[in-house]
Amino acid sequence: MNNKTLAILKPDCLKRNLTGKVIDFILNKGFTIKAMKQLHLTEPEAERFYAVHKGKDFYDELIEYMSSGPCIPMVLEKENAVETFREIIGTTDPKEAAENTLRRLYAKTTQRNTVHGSDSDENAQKEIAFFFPL
Ligand code: IDP
Ligand code: MG
Repeated sequence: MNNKTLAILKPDCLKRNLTGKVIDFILNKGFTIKAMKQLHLTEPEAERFYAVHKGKDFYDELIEYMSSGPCIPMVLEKENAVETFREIIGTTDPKEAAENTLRRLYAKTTQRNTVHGSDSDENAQKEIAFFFPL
């Protein structure tokens, strides 16, 4: 399944009305949206999604932020989807992100960095199943 990845338009993206711009950017990069929905994660759901980060100093605030408002998870398809999508979103810290990446263009802080992208094919599969169980 190396042609699919899981993206999330995070709560700051929706709060700042950037949804249309971000989706347009993603489509212009050649990704196809295979599934998409809007939901509001509960804290336990956010904890489950980000379990790998439990214990890190930013974990509690990350959970609070990700459950602070609605988000939009989507399944994206393209050749080398995981790698290509990570390239177009840019580094975790938007200040370090390359020009014309989503985080560089739109994110304000490392925490509120506007968009999530899976970091491996294995995690993409797990994250897709988390939001879009068959
Ligand atoms: P990634 O989203 O670029 O893969 P991860 O290290 O997986 O980055 O971290 C998950 C999320 O946790 C980040 O997107 C960001 O929202 C938040 N985060 C990561 N590192 C920090 C930090 O040092 N301070 C505050 N928030 C952080
Ligand atoms: Mg990550």
